[in-house]
Amino acid sequence: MSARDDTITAIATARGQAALAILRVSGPEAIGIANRCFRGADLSAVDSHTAHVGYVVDIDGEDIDQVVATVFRAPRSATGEDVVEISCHGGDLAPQLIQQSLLDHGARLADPGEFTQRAFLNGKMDLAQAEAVADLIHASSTKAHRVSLSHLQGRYSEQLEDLREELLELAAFVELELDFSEEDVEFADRERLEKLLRTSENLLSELLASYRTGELIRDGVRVVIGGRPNAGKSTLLNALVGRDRAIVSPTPGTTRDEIEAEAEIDGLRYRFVDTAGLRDTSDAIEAEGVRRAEASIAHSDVLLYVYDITEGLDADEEAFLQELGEEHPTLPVVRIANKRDLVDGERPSAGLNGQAVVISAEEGQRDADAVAPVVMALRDAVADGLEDTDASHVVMNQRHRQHLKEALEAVQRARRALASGAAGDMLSLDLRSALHELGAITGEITNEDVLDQIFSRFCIGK
Ligand SMILES: Nc1nc2c(ncn2[C@@H]2O[C@H](COP(=O)(O)OP(=O)(O)OP(=O)(O)O)[C@@H](O)[C@H]2O)c(=O)[nH]1
Ligand SMILES: [Mg+2]
Repeated sequence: MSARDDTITAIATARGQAALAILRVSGPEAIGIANRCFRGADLSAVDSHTAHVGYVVDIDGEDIDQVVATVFRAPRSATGEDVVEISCHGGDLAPQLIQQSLLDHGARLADPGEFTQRAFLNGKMDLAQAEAVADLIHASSTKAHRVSLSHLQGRYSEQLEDLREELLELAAFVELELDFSEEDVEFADRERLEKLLRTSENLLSELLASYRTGELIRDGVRVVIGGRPNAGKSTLLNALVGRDRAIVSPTPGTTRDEIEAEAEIDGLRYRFVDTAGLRDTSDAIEAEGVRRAEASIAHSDVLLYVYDITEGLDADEEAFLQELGEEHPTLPVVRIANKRDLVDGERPSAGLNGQAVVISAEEGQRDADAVAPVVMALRDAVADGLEDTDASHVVMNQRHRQHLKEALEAVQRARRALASGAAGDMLSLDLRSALHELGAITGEITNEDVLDQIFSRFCIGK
């Protein structure tokens, strides 16, 4: 990434017709460059945090648009540098022309994420917070938004920082002992050390365990709807997403291509995938559909296995589900006995054993309450306990997960070393390694390649 002593600019808002758009300029020359493009107050003379109505002009002095220019002087700005924010009219032209004028007057087009990177480098936020900015922008459900915001506010980093400080203190004591090894003294209280390592281990394990939840929050829950032809899978999809997404017909083998539809339920994004009914078939196209359905099931977060309650599950289906359970032991499977309306009054056939959720998908198309038990079962299967999860404890970032894993292993090694009375230098090594991993998450310890990789995921203007 380029040097930080130049001045960057970019359009910060999305393209297209809109009432307003915003451009940002950041760097040592931000105010000077903006002022040269601005007809109105002398921006170089105004106070920080003041807004000024005026016109942006092009390099020939022609008016481009009426704007509001807000001046933020370093270090009290988003990036920690001098910043001018220009609000102009939206649409395709005004923001582009203003950007061109800023470039003509000496600014450089910002790289993706460069504003946030400068904020990080100037100590306005740590690395985990900077990453949360990207997560917040990409958040596609209420929960994902909440977790990113909490990380952005720094509560997630704080707990890692607290842990790091405690480990640092202990490492220092252990190392002090090493310096005085001739004298055989103990500066580090072994009991406290053991206790701290245990708490660290718990916190790290807890954070790591939350990654699965974090992934579901970040990417949404992929729910595959599978079962025999005509079981009512497409009807169920339509009922769950509240619209006629998939074709429903009494002809078995209607659905062939996978059909996806999304819905947000209790703050989580669910991606429902309707598949071709599973059966042996001589029709080549349908057979391909069946092959895809089986592959899709293997890659789902939850399987809703739908069958017709009047027919029950046959031996083949039981065998299929049995095998699936063996191959994918962690995949939650919810059995759905559909078409309850056909057996109303009668007791559901034996064989259900209370294992299945009994519904009528057809009723569900008219009244969402009729499929509420499916939603409940889904929540039990994947989102159990999500409500109580403290957003600041949820790890959504794969990079963090890797460092947390390494940190946990180092802490575990340190505990074992302590228990076996190993030499202090071993202990010190493990503690240092845990510290290194924790520091990499928040960015105390980092290198340019990692930073470039992280910030290049951002969009330009962020
Ligand atoms: N009585 C009743 N009929 C239903 C119910 N759900 C679906 N059906 C009917 O069952 C037939 C098959 O429904 P679909 O949703 O197309 O079944 P599918 O499992 O997607 O079938 P394929 O795409 O062929 O695999 C249609 O005629 C639906 O109207 C229900 O709850 N009660
Ligand atoms: Mg179908």
